[in-house]
Amino acid sequence: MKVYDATAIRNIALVGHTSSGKTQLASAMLSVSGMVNRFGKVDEGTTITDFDDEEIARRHTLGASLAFAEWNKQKVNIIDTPGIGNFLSDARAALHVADAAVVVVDAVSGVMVQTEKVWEAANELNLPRLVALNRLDRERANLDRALQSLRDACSRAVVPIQLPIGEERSFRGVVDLITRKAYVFESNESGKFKEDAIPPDMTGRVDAAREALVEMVAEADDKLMDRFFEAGTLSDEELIAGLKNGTAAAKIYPLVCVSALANIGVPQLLDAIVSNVPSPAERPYPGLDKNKQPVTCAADDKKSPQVFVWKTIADPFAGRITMFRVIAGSMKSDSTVYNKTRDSQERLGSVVLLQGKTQTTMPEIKAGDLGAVAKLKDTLTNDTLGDKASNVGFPGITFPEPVLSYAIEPKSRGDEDKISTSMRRLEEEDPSIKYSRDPRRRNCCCRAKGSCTSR
Ligand SMILES: Nc1nc2c(ncn2[C@@H]2O[C@H](COP(=O)(O)OP(=O)(O)OP(=O)(O)O)[C@@H](O)[C@H]2O)c(=O)[nH]1
Ligand SMILES: [Mg+2]
Repeated sequence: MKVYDATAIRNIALVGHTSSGKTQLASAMLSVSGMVNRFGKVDEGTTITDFDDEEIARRHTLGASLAFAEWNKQKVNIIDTPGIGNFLSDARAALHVADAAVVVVDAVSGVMVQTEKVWEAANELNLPRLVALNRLDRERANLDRALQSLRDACSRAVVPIQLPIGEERSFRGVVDLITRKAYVFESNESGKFKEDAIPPDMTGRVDAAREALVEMVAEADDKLMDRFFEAGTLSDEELIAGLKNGTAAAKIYPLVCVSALANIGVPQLLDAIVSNVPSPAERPYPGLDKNKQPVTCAADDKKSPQVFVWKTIADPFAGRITMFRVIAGSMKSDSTVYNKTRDSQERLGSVVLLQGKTQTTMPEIKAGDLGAVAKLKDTLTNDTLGDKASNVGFPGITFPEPVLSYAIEPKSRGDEDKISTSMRRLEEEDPSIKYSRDPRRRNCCCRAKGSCTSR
């Protein structure tokens, strides 16, 4: 596996309401890019990113997981996140280390509660966004209705860069509004397509949608607005560059049309990501100097390391797995790194890339990339690793405060330590869980024997 430079990386988080099809979409992206031989399905428990037994049994993502697709010589890092409200803290964590969100929206139901929540979380980070309008093959799927709900609830700058060909069950491809090319897919879930003429009954709608796109792009940039008034339109080059800049500045949110299950439109989604999402080299990571003033940190792999830990997994076999983004410098296997948050030195074993649960050991992981390392002794989520001398810090992920509390009582005193160890692990994995011991309840575990005198 190649060590990628920041210029050839795109980091995206798939976020959205539960069952909008994020995991199925990740699976289709891995399939069309040739990263897997078999097109995994959520309903068959065979996707790369839902690998946990509970996730497979429940058919829901319960924790963020990482995968990558190589596409046009670029490495697209994909973080699949949970859409269920209780686990949304992992979506927030993923947005923190992504350079763009791909907001997945069900074309039947449109914007839902968690869509608005992830949109708001992306707003807080001023994060670029693409919208993947998914499940267009379903009955009552409708672009116009879903788009209206996005414009009402999220932003009026959500703008289609494609139109769907065919509706509901006959959804079979997309028209690219920039190139005016039609792509029609085979109906066998292979993700294979051929270029075709725009269906004659669509030309009027394509013209109108292209004009709306041109206007939206012009609106996002004063110079382009002047050009637009002069010429009455934008050239293809201006449109392409303006769309990229407007997306990177989070002023325009391009919408693409897909069916993750029928594997339609996914290569064009990957194209849109590679073309419009800024690489880490183009999007310096936001940090804070010693006076807590905003600064940015360039993804320069020649500099000393700056690494942010966004997630910790307590794996029953591998132990603690620390997932990180290399902001500057690089993380090298079999080296040591300083934990600035905890003032301790960490020894690194193998640094790995993750394709779901499959690990690939790398000699190093460079600035801009996402990776993981097992068995660090002190490091937890939100820690910064790297250069002791640097005054730059990175704002932590804000996790929601707990809203429910439960008491746990061990059946026997011998279980106390086991419960405590397991709860600490859960707390490490999900910082929105808080565990504490109530001192008034000490020694009460003998209640089962009826001999308690301590309360
Ligand atoms: N018809 C149709 N079904 C789809 C499509 N995409 C996903 N599904 C189905 O929708 C259900 C949910 O898909 P998931 O990919 O698990 O959705 P998710 O957004 O990851 O859900 P959470 O993990 O709970 O947030 C599954 O039964 C999928 O097979 C699609 O394009 N068309
Ligand atoms: Mg999922």
